[in-house]
Parts: sequence; structure tokens; C-alpha cells
Amino acid sequence: MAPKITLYTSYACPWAHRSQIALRELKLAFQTEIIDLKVPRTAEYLAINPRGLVPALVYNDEVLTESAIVSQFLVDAHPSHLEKTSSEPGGALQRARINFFVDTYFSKINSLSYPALKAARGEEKEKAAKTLGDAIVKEIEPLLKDAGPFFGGSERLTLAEVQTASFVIRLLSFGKVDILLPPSFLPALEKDAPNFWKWANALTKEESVTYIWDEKKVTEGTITRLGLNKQV
Ligand SMILES: N[C@@H](CCC(=O)N[C@@H](CS)C(=O)NCC(=O)O)C(=O)O
Repeated sequence: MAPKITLYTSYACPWAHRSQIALRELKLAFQTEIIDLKVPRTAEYLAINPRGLVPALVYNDEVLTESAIVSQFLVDAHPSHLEKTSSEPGGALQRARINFFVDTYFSKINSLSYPALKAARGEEKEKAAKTLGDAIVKEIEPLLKDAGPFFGGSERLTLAEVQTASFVIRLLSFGKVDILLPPSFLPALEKDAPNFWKWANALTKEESVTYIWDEKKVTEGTITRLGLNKQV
């Protein structure tokens, strides 16, 4: 029997976006509850997720929180193209490779995004963006050498993209806005990280990644949240 699933989400949140991508890739039917993050969480929502964060997933009667765990749970509960099971031939190794890729993205890359976005325009931003771009070249580029177009030569998204795509689509969009990243950022990536460039552009065309994506709204919201609209 199909599970009854409710996703508590905010479309602006990249962590919650991961769950949207997983559910869509798995073609699972689900209900959506939008949580307004601009106001304090209701007692009803805190009863579901005492941390008050999105996403939260209610799967039949079970509550799951923390986006990485939600995606992994969905992938494990519904074996698919996203990831092999650990007992399938090659499964344990594929899972290790995907875990390493996702760990690298978040420990080496994502942590450098905020300083680059937040930096004052000019030399400071150029420097922070170069640090971010150099880390992509050093850490991520080699892991995508056999992407085809997706992780490990897959023609369809894998769990590696489920966990990273919402951040990658933001990076490419923010790269088009000088106040967030300098104009040199995307051309340097295209030149120095061609595997990443091809992979990133391929995943931003996938329907499961774009169906709730509102580039203008997220970009403007990020500029406001970082207080960059007040910069002269
Ligand atoms: N580690 C959490 C992070 C989730 C998270 O930070 N969500 C933000 C929105 S992007 C949130 O709910 N913020 C609400 C708040 O801080 O009040 C996950 O991966 O699920």
C-alpha cells in the first residue's frame, strides 16, 4: 500500500528542497504543509519537530526530521535509480562514494559559500569567491570525472544530487547577481572546473529540482536576509 506522506516545508529553504527532490524523483504522492519561517512555530508544528526547523516528514505515523536523514530514509524505503541497496552488487561501494561526495560538498564547499555571499563587493568578495571556486576545483572536480551527466556515470539523478542540487542551483543563480558573487565567479568555474560545470548545469534542468524553484524570489530573499540591499 502506498504510504501516506506529509512534507512540512518552506520553498525558500535549501535543506527542505532536498526532500522535495527525493519525493519527486521517487514519484511518491505527498501532501505539502508550508511552514512560515518568518513567524514563531506553532505548538502543533513544534509537536512534530521540536527543533522547529523544516523539513519534517510524516510517513504513515512516523515523523522524520533532518533533511539528509529524510532523503536517506526515503531512498532506503523505496529502492530506485537514486541509490543501490547495500546488499546489491556494487551497492556498498556506490553508497560509500555518494556519502564521500556529499560529505565533501558540505564540509569543503558549502561552508565557503556564506562568506563569499556575505563579503563586501570588490576585493573582499573577489577573494572569498576565489577561495570558494578553488575549493570546487580541488575537491569536487575530481569526484565528477566520470559524471555522465550525473554522479558515477548515472543518466538519472542519484542520491548525490538529491543531497546537493538545491545548493548547486542556488550557487549558479547567485553567480548571476553581482551583489552576491562577482562576475568573474561563473566564467572561472566553467574554465577551471569543466566536470562540475557540466554536472551542475545538467542537474539544474531536471524537473524534480526545478518544480518548486523560484530563482527570483530566492535570490531577492537571500539579498535581503544577508542585509546586502543596504550596502552602498
Ligand atoms: N540541519 C537541518 C537544517 C534545516 C534548517 O536550517 N532549516 C531552516 C530553513 S532553511 C529552518 O527551518 N529555520 C527556521 C528557524 O531557524 O527558525 C536539516 O538539514 O534539516
